[in-house]
Amino acid sequence: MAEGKLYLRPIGFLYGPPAEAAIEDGLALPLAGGPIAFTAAVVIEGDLTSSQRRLVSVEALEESRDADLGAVLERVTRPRPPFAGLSLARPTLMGIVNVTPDSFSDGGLYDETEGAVAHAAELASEGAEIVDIGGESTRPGSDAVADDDELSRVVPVLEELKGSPAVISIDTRKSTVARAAAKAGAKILNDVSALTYDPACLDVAAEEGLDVVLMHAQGVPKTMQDNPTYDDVVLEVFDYLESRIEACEAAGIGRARIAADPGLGFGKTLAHNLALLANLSLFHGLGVPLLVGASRKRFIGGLGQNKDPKSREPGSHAAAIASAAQGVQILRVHDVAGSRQALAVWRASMFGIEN
Ligand code: 9MG
Repeated sequence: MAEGKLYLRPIGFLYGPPAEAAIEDGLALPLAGGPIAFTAAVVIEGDLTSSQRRLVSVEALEESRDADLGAVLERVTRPRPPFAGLSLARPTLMGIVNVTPDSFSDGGLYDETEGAVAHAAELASEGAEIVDIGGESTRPGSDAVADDDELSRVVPVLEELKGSPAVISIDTRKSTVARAAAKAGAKILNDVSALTYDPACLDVAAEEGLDVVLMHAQGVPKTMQDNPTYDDVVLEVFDYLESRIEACEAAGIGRARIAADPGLGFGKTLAHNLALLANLSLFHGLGVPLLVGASRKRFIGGLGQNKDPKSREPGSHAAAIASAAQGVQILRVHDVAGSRQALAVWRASMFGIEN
């Protein structure tokens, strides 16, 4: 066996009754303790520049006496505790509300408090269990926004959303905004810099009891798409997220309060995004719930030749299904009603369940 770190990418998925039967017979294992089972895995051993891959059945995995493999397998299969009070038993939708004048998809339509509040309420009524409120655009090429501007955009919206049936998430990289958002009722801190842009976010999340979404990004929004480069994008993103989970734990944010996100479109080429999408199941080895945001991103437009973000919904739904099919628990989307319908049809077809 080659020396190096071990990664495990579950494959050969089963859904519904066949999954239950295969688990019962020892032919499959549950993915993150959920309703999807996997029958085999690609075991990757090595580092970012050189790795060996082999296909191993679940039976062989379970028979292995390799302690490292056993540890990864345990992280991949163990049930996840609720995140921000949500069970995550079914794919959970995080609806996007951009309170920014230059939002890439809302075209500034919802940049007023009232519009944002109404939009958040609409997304919740359509089935978003989480609503993500952001006052700084992080689309490629964007400039950072001053703390005061971001605060003045999001705090009035958060105040109005107190009592919302959805869990409120604040999309920010700034500790001042995260603190104010927590005081105004936010329960999740969604940080596209994984709490590195403003390291004080670590203490704020710990002190305010915020659950956190740690997203991978290479570079900052202004320049991140200039020339993103990786030796092995999948393993590098995995290692980064693992190190950020450790940093959170060291700061007093327990693993049960963390979700991880590979950050599609953030310092990634089309090939990088597709490699991540195809390998999402490997990220269950982080031992935390996964969140994926593909909605209306440029790579979807690139594949489908759609320049207008709003015309990227069919591709966004396909990416959401591809993610859910690999056990991703939370999907960050613009079109909640459409995503819900697409996922319901996928679930009904694959699991034989109607809700
Ligand atoms: C704020 N934001 C924009 N895209 C995102 C993505 O893919 N994931 C997360 N967590 N946040 C995002």
